[in-house]
Formats: sequence, structure tokens, C-alpha cells
Amino acid sequence: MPATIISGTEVARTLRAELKEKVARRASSHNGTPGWIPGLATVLVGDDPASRAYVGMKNRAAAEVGIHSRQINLPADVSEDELLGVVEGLNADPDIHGILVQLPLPRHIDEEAILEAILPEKDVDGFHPVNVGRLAVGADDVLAPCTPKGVVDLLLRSGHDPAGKHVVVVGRSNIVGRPMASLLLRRGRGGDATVTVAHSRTPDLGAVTRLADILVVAVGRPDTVTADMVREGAVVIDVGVNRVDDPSAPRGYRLVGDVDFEGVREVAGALTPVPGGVGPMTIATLLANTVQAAEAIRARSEQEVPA
Ligand code: L34
Repeated sequence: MPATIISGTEVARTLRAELKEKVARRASSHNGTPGWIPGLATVLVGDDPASRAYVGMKNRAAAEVGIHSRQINLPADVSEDELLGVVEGLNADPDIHGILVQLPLPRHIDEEAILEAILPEKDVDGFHPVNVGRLAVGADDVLAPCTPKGVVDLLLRSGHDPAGKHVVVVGRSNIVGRPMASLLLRRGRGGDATVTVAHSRTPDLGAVTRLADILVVAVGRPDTVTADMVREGAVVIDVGVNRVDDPSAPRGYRLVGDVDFEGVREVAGALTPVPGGVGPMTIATLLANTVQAAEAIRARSEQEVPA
């Protein structure tokens, strides 16, 4: 029996609808307390078409759920100091609760320096070392990276709780693989998994991936996982979004994941497609993180003793 297809598009729609309700509740005033609106700023440097498309999708999704959003476009040759200045301005802006600098950045800019300049409480990507560290020690109220957090949510909402399962993560990037492992290792909801992390230097990758109850593939290379590498009935989450040339496609390319979809669907129990799998969850989770950041910032400011 071929695999059930897990629709990230549908689960993301549900998540956005929930967020839209929550944002609307926060926006209306209660007993004289004025309402408020979460604010997200996205920063796009240069004109990479994929990055531009993703940032545009993020801002549209924010507007759709009632989050105030601002997109800042900077030229590819912007200096590191100028970019740092933009981040500082957003850090100081009380209407902005979430800051996202789309990656990758041009090579002349020190990515680490930029990510470290973002206030940790506004770091809706969860890439600041403070948030990376808090996630690594198992904190449960931390801002966690959108893609792996979206994967956990997708698993839970599609009936594949990772608790007690052996999850094999293929890939060790800072954006997906490493935080994916940290999230799955946490105690409690969405965690409690047994986690193995494999990567490009793992010999006999198939021997490791065949151990997985749940297999998460985040490598960035098509056909990294083929049918022979998947245990019968396993749940396969394909995080890859690769553009491959296809002259017959309208845009001259098509999107494929890291998993050989047609082959793996014959052995897996459930499988995410590309597009329409993890991608939409990444964007919906960014909105959830923006609301989370805004609530934490407001809760902290209410605790402050007035001077
Ligand atoms: N700072 N940089 C920062 N944060 C991120 O979380 C990202 N990422 C990755 C690249 N750089 C980043 C994203 O947003 C990848 N990424 C991302 C987000 C959404 C989608 C893909 C990658 C997505 O929605 N993909 C659609 C297809 C879109 C299309 O047609 O091109 C999908 O259905 O998979």
C-alpha cells in the first residue's frame, strides 16, 4: 500500500487560522486595556530569486493572520555596518517583536555577527546563540528555529507523535539538523524521541536510515534517500527544497525534495511532498514565533516596575 501523503499545506492552513483568531483576540481591547498587534520585520539582502520569493511569502502570510509586517530590502553590496544599523533600529522599535534576516547573506557579510546583533527576544528564527543554547539545554519556552519546529508540529498534528520513536535526522545544519535533534530530545510534548543524527560523512547511510521509525531528511541534495534506505511503514519527512532544471516546466525548473518521492512512497507509511510539505509549515511557524515573541516581550514589560 503506498504511503499516506502528509499535507503541510493543509496543516499550515489550520495553524494560520488558529493564529489569526489569537491575533484578533489580542487586538481587541478588554476592560479598558487596549489591544495590541504583533509586528514582524523581514530583511532581504540582494536579489536571489528564491530568497525574494520566501520573504514575500512570509510577509503575505503575516498580513493574512493580522500580524503587522515590514519588509526591508537592501542591495547586495550593502556594508556589514549598514546592515547592523538596520538591525539596531529594529531592535529599538517597540512596534516590532520579531526580526528575520533571510539567509544566505552575501559573502562579504559576517553572518554570525548579524545574527548575534538581533535581540534574543526578537529572534523569531531562533538563530541567536542565546536561543541556540537555551534550546540545547532543553528549555521549553525558547524561540526555536521555524523549520524543525514546524516539522515537530506537522508530526504531532498528523498523528505521528515522536515520543518513544527512533527518529533519524539526516543533516547537521544549524538551520535544521541540529535544532531538529534538540527539539526531539526535549522532555514532554513533541519530544521524548530517541534521536540519531547522520550526515554526509556517515558511512553506509542506508544502514542508519533503515533503523528509523521517523526519518527526517535535510541535506539539500535530490535523491539522498531512496526506497532501499527506508524501513517498511516508516514516516518520512522531506525537508529539502531543490530547484532542478526542467525545460518543460513553466518556470524552467521544478522543485524536488531530498527524497526520491516516487520510490519511497511505495515503502513508507507516510511521506511529505515537495512542494506542499515542510515549506508551508516553516512559514506558519514563523508567524507562531512572532506571536510568541510579542507575548513574551509584553509580559516582561508589564512586570517592569515603573520608575
Ligand atoms: N533567516 N533564512 C532565514 N530563516 C529561514 O527560515 C530560512 N529558510 C530557508 C532559507 N533561508 C532562511 C526558509 O524560510 C528555507 N526556507 C523556506 C521557506 C519556505 C519554503 C521553502 C524554504 C516554502 O514555502 N516552499 C514551498 C515552495 C515555494 C516555491 O514554490 O518556491 C513548498 O511548498 O515547499
